[in-house]
Amino acid sequence: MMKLYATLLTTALLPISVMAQLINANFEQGLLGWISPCAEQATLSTDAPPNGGQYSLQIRARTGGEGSCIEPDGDPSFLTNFAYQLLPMAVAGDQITFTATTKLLVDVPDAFGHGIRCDFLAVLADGSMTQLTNMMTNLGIHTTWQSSTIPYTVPVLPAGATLAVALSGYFMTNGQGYALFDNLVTSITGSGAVLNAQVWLEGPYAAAQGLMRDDLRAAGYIPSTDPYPNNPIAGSIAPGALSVTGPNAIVDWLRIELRHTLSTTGWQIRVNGLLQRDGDIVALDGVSPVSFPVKAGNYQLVVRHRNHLTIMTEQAVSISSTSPLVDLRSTSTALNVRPAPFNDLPARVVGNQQFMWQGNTNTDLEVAYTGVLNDRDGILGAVGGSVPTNTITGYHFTDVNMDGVVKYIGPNNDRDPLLRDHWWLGAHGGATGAGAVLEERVKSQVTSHKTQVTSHKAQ
Ligand SMILES: [Ca+2]
Ligand SMILES: [Ca+2]
Ligand SMILES: [Ca+2]
Ligand SMILES: [Ca+2]
Repeated sequence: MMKLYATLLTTALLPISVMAQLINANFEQGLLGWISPCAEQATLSTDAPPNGGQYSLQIRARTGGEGSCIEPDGDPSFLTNFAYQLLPMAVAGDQITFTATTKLLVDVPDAFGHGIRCDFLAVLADGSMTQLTNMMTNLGIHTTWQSSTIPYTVPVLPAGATLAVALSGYFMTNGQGYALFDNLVTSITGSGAVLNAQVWLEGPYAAAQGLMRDDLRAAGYIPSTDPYPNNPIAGSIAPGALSVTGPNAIVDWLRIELRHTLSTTGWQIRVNGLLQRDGDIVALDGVSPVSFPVKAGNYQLVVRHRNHLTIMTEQAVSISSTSPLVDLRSTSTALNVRPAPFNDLPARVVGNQQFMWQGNTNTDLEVAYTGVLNDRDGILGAVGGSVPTNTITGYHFTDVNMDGVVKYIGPNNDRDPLLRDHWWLGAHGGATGAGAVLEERVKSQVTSHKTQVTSHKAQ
């Protein structure tokens, strides 16, 4: 396999700017990932900006001290009702650029002013917090949807504290209304920790070549922006990255997640990457390693693909500016499994190679051939539902073997691989035949805080 990292790691030692995705930055998954000390004051609105999906976050804005639940210790300002998200990847000296689409709804005007704001907090393990900024109106006072960007330099935090970004609105005296937020983007110039990992997807793998197929790329079907229907991450594929052919050609998008297993708040950082035919996971330029805005350390590594089952390493792996290789293609890299009595396999195994399970055509947490919400019916539905010999082309979740064609019967169809996997699994003691269900065991970890909810959809 061609290894690119030896040279690229040198450049990764330089400060780099990475898109640090906030969890659920567009509020399409409710308040997942967001914490509000006054939960009844931070709710969803169906008033969303253009390209903002169905929902935005609305926060009741009133005068400080009136109708608010909490004010951070040492608060010199008017921060009242707010919702915040932890940014555990941020360290002192990091430059943060925060962008939000916002607007202010004024129910009762206030002659002395009002505004929409973003502040930074230091949150201690016991939940107590200190307000680090007093950035009144830094996101504007507009009453129509507008985008605003603010810079922030992370200071030295109190021992044990984690940085958080807090959203709020305020009125100076007796006015009231709502501040609305959507489509948040955070960029952090961080420590340059990079991923050095390789993985196989079962669907496009071509055993004869020992490589994954790049039919989607060759046909021009790979979208330039995040293909996930929910909670997309900002960023697009660099020009030219999809022109490369050979073992380093791009197969598809991947979503990479690091989990800090020592944290009691269950945070995770998610970034997008691309997959090369030989299994290398690379950044959106198609060649560089994927970068994370995290401190060097040991993390659980999670790899997601839009129509394969998610995998997670059993052991925490070392992530730094010179990360050692994590070869997820090899059975020597143990994957997380559910505890007994389950005996299913987290990946398809062939010899000493392992492959992320193919065939999750409906973006849930399992691959099923029969039964309610199975993954086979979607293939038939995609070709019209009534004439099984129909085919469609393009970039579809129902294209199990990722050859650019959705096909239900005939040579190279997308249904047979599902059945093969289920019978194979039955023969290996994990489940039984066509009725077996392959379950994804890597669930969202963002469940520990009382105001957070678990999504039932793959993210
Ligand atoms: Ca939204
Ligand atoms: Ca490669
Ligand atoms: Ca499924
Ligand atoms: Ca296909």
